[in-house]
Amino acid sequence: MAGVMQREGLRVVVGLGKTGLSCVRFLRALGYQVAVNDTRLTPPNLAELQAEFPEVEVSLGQLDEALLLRAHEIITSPGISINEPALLSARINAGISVIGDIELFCRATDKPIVAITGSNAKSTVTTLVGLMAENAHIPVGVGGNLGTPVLELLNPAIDLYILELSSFQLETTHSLKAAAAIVLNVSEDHMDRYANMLDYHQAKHRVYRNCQFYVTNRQDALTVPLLPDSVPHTSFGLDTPDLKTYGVIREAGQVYLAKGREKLMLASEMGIFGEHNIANALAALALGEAVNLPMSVMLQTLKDFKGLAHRCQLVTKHHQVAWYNDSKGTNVGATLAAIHGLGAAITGKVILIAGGVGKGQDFTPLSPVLARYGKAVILIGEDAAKIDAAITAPIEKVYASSLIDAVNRAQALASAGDAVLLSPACASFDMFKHYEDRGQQFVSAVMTVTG
Ligand code: UMA
Ligand code: ADP
Repeated sequence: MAGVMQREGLRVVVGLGKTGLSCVRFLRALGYQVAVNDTRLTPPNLAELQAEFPEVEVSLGQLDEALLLRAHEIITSPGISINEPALLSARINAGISVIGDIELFCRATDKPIVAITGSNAKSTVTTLVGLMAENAHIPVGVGGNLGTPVLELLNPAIDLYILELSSFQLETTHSLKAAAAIVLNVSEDHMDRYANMLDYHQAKHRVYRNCQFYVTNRQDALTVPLLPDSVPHTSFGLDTPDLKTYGVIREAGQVYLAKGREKLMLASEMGIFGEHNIANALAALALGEAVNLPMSVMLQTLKDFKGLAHRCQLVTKHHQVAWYNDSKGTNVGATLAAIHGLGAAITGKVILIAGGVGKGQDFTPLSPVLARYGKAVILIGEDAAKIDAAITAPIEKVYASSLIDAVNRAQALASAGDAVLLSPACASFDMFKHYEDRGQQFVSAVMTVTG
């Protein structure tokens, strides 16, 4: 830090995951005095932190109220609730500003930002818009909840940022003025962190604050902001679009992506499948147009993009049974979309593997869709019995003790034309490191069992 001036006031960074480390690096480079607090005794990145910044005070094992109260500003990580008692005390009683990495980012750049949130499809749409910009040869930074902490993207050479933002990140953001903002959809998630759906909804809708343009989902009223009509906007949906909005035209047995009356391309030409991905493609087109990306480049990107790993990804076809990895289906809304998308596309039935940490969700919406498309549900993990109780559909329900056991049971139940779908509707932490680990273990189990 030699040569960097020392700025006034201690910054306390809470959490030493990816976000926390990126915040320390950013703040130290600007010359701030920084301390770190993590509730874990051995948080990730501790060795890196101590090697790079031996001068940074570190407090571990619990939220350190005394340290927090010494802060001029507190920068929390998304994995920590700002309603933890020690943070509430700092925020409400002591009036200390509590922000997150997205706020630091917004204060540090005036380049246009496309801000993407929603309960599902954030990563798919963020990646699509990022690729569209890249294919249009625009220097672009793509990240946020998607994986790369936003502060690691900051670079004066970049002309456009495409950010996936979670409700947790939005809660601690005040200065976002997105060039284009979207809430893709709102369905129940993270009920272990929110008092109710209203709280969750309000956090998501912070993405629209002071935006220059916004996009809503016509088929999800919870995505519509309370903004004056004078703020430019458009919408997307799987219905026929009005002038200047995005939608679908169905003609002579064909499905077209469309803007107003203009047919843009056949849905079947897209590299990703299912009705939910048509909606995702339309959302990406609307956002891309808002930041002036050329339509021809955007449409070519939709043809080339084959989807992200762990999102309704075909693992293999064996004896006419297709195996799909949708490990990123971590809430009921995602799993419903996956069953609909797959169920409508196959000749047989869906065998669903679901379960894990349910985050306080209501699983009953799974029942009607399973009654329509399902053959069996194989239950795993902590909340298996809760899912069992919620599904009244007349389909077979089987408990499995491990993922390999689930795959073996699915194999025994499947016949030609069926699809086996891992889409757990739950978080993975009871049995796996994270959703990628769950997806990888599923792929290995499927390859072993199908030989
Ligand atoms: N934790 C503690 N004590 C602490 C701090 C964190 O126990 O003091 C725990 C958290 O409860 C959590 C874990 O550590 O289980 C990680 O939390 P973190 O805030 O340190 O996470 P990061 O490694 O910084 O990653 C975060 C996002 N993680 C979360 O929101 C939980 C990543 O999104 C994101 O990619 C990354 O910042 C870069 O922006 C992941 C995620 O699961 C993919 N997001 C949730 C989702 O998509 O549903 C919101
Ligand atoms: P997120 O980043 O919001 O979790 P992803 O793009 O990673 O979103 O997709 C997560 C899961 O959500 C997918 O595995 C799929 O099951 C489901 N999904 C994708 N698109 C949609 C959609 N438009 N509506 C509901 N669920 C969706």
